[in-house]
Amino acid sequence: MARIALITGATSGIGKATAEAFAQVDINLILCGRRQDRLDELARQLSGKVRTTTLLFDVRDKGAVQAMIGSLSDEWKNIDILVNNAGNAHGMGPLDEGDTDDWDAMIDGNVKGLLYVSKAIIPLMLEQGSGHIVNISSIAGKQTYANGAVYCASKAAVEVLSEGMRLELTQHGIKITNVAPGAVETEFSLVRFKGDESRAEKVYEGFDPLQASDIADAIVYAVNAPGRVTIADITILAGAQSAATVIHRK
Ligand code: NDP
Ligand code: 8X3
Repeated sequence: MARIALITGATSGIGKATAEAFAQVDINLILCGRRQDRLDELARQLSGKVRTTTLLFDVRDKGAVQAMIGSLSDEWKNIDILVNNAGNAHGMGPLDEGDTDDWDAMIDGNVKGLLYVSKAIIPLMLEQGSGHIVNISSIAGKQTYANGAVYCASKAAVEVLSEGMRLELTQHGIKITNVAPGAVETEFSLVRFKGDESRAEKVYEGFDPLQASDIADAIVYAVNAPGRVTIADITILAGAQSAATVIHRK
């Protein structure tokens, strides 16, 4: 029987590319995000290949997370794969000048949001005695950089949560894969710089950045590995990147 995946942050970037890649390998999709028009468009685009449904919620809103995942009909409840992808950086600057609303958005979204969604889905996987959770961390969770400490801390938390989940859930047949991408050209920098296009474009200037589909390919590899294999951690850097802040630009 075809598997079912729930993907958070499916409206853009890595989440959207993962949905497209999963559709190619016949995985049915629960597409989640905060922009219904984009969810509808993606569902329409993929519906010729696989079954799709959409859920509109903000991962920071624990009531909404529980209510929306709880509202899934029986045909969608047997979730085989959860991709905890929703997240963003908000702002970039020194801690003493930091905007506390930006900090809340990053900690609440990237960390607590991932926890709320996981808490809603782990019981369903435990009941099945199987499942696969893919957490999208970042190279920023492994290497801290100046002016990004809160985002880095939120992604370091994802790294630790992946470890904790693996320790708790492996015995129940649930695999955990932690994916740490480097510089991927998505809407990430546009969000980080609050819509400033020229600042966002500069992030990807002078080198060939990762594309969202590169990350999606690795996620497909992880979820398609045989039962005897757990892909625990994947770090993917751009070809011109040797560390979080070291990119060789032309
Ligand atoms: P995008 O900005 O393109 O996509 C972010 C996605 O997350 C959108 O679909 C957005 O959907 C969703 N999202 C953000 N906040 C919330 C929220 N509070 N509730 C629900 N959904 C939310 O960026 P990316 O695709 O690059 O980012 C995806 C993940 O990859 C993030 O966790 C990011 O930290 C991580 N990452 C990105 C890297 C990069 O260089 N781009 C590198 C390493 C990791 P909507 O607005 O519709 O809710
Ligand atoms: C996004 C990658 O290095 O800009 O997580 O923080 S980085």
